Amino acid sequence: MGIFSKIKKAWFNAITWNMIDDEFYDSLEESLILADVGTAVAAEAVQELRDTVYEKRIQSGDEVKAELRKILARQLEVGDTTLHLETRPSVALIIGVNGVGKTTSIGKLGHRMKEEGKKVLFCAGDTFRAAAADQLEIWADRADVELVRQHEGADPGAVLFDALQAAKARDTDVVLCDTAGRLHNKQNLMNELAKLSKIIDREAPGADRETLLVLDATTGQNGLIQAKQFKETAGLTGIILTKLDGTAKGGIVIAIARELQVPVKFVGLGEGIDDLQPFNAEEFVQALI
Ligand SMILES: Nc1nc2c(ncn2[C@@H]2O[C@H](COP(=O)(O)OP(=O)(O)O)[C@@H](O)[C@H]2O)c(=O)[nH]1
Ligand SMILES: [Mg+2]
Repeated sequence: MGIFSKIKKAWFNAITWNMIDDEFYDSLEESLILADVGTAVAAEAVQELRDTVYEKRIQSGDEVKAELRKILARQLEVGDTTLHLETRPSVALIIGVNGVGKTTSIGKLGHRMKEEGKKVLFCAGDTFRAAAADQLEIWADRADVELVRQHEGADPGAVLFDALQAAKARDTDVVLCDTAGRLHNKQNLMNELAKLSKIIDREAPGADRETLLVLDATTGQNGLIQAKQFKETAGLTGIILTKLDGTAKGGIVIAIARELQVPVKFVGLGEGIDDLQPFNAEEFVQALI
């Protein structure tokens, strides 16, 4: 069982792979759309598959599947899927709307990095509600990493400033910074992220940085609209796609790569501390088809 075994695979169940005719291609396109790859990708992938099957005179269902996997995997090649956080300290801003799994993903990511031998510090940049910092504190305890927080309503920039000072003083490898998801409009969001960015420029010049957008896979194509707005304002370096365990629509991964041209770097596959996995395109399409 691979790491994607938790993804529900309702799609493609209805397809028989041994009759490669028009009906087959139609139901394949339909299944791809149901899986949330988006209509454009579905149409293109099926057309490409038709051409390949014709050119290579492919007849067996297994070969057809293999070609489809290759076609979909190519859609996912939009950049490096690894994190670049080599400087000490380095900083990752975790952004996204409420409830998508930012705080949980920071907990899981901190745990992973700690296991890799890194010294990690969480920055409670979501100061909107006291509960947000409390939740991050629970994750900090679980992952056994440090936490910098302030009072409810504090300026997130001030919390990040503190976190960076602490990181420099304590020789921390990575600062993972939580942010609020409840920013009422785009302008607010832009201002806030720009401010955080400026603080990093000033307090940790030359530090490696990641800006990771957390997206909930179950929100499907709606999430994609959100993601485009974040991309415009925040300059994303990667995506963390959560709740893939709860959806039959794993194809959203392909839609994201295609529409945003930003790599999915991690996927969330549950609520436990170990339920965050690095994304691997080949394994992913293997699991889906
Ligand atoms: N099933 C599942 N639930 C998740 C995953 N990631 C987060 N959650 C849940 O989603 C809810 C919101 O998560 P939270 O981290 O508080 O979201 P935030 O508002 O973006 O910080 C919580 O109940 C989490 O346990 C995931 O990968 N799979
Ligand atoms: Mg949160």
